[in-house]
Amino acid sequence: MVPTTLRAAREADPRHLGSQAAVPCWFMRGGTSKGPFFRAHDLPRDVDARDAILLASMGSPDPRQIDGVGGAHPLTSKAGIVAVSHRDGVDLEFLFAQLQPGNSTVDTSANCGNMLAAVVPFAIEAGLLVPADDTTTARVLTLNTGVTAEISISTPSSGESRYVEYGGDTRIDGVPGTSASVVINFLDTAGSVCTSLLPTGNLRDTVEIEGFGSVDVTCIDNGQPLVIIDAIELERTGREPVVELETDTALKERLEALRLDCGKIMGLGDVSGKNYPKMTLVSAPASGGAIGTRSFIPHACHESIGVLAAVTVATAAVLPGTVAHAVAALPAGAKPAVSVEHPSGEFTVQLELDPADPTRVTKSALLRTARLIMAGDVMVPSRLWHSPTESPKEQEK
Ligand code: NQM
Repeated sequence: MVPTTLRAAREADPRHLGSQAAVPCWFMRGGTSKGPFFRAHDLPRDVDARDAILLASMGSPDPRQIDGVGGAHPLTSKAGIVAVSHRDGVDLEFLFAQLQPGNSTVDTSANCGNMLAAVVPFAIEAGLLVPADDTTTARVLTLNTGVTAEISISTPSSGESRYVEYGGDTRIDGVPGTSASVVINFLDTAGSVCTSLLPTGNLRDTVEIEGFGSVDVTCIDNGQPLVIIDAIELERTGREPVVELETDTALKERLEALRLDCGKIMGLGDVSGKNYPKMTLVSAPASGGAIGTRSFIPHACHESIGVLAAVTVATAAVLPGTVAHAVAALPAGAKPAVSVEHPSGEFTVQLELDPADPTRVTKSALLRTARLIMAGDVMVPSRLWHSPTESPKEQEK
């Protein structure tokens, strides 16, 4: 029989649809990022074969990603892969893939709290999770780093069935309009990629930048490995607009030299090909928040700030002795709501401190929003399905 639609053709034989193969895909916005989400069983198990499909889907390594769904910026060059978990106390497993416009790397070694915000809505849309109540809460394990988060979204009923409600009145800076909230409670973020919260063992280190002089930094990882620098030390205010920082090559060169050195002292080795540590300039707050930031991820300047980057900056801000603490204006109490200012507004992180040791953060919670933008198939070259055992159909068996 001759298949009449792409989907029917894919079901007949997922590997051969002329020169194209159809891979089921849900395109989601998660916080201030967006990208295609896949069910793990729709992709090859083999990592190289999987990565080839991710690269082709996004259109990388073309810098404009013109032949794929990527948005030609690191924040819109991300993908999510989700599976039902069989581990105790975990509902879903999320693998985050950072692709880059302009190169062929598929980095699955770091977290992305923004894409994480889309995981539970995606899982319901894609039939991996059944909503049971007006609020659905799921425990999501990020496979990249082993970080677990409890995530709650709104799932009202319409007659017999429940659906994901995307509409609501939560506003996050960096996204137009308002949406339903996605509540994320991170349970164990310290040392996500590094071996500990303070991977150098210090609250502050002094690092030499060749031809520039020495600079004080805080190297920290509470979900995202960051190097935090007081902007004044690099002769900037930390309040410059993103467009100005994007063209500030002198600053970018210094930041990269510092990043390569800090990668070594953080135990990350040669980070020249890695997208971490991210470089964060901090300053005294300018708009009533707790701390000002300009975040480099690690080369492009973020229009706002990453979720776990915000958690990590907020954590540094509450630790006396860090570079961040020195410029921060903090609210009092054991559950401080730390407002992290960024170029397009602010990001509030609700921290919980250990009453016995107020320098230990036990929990971090925050609000994001997410939205299903498109559901269908992403088309990739059929030659990318290497062998019959790697076809999606085979894996579903
Ligand atoms: O830090 C950007 C983003 C991120 C990552 C980046 C993120 C996080 O805004 O958890 O969300 O740091 O590359 O999506």
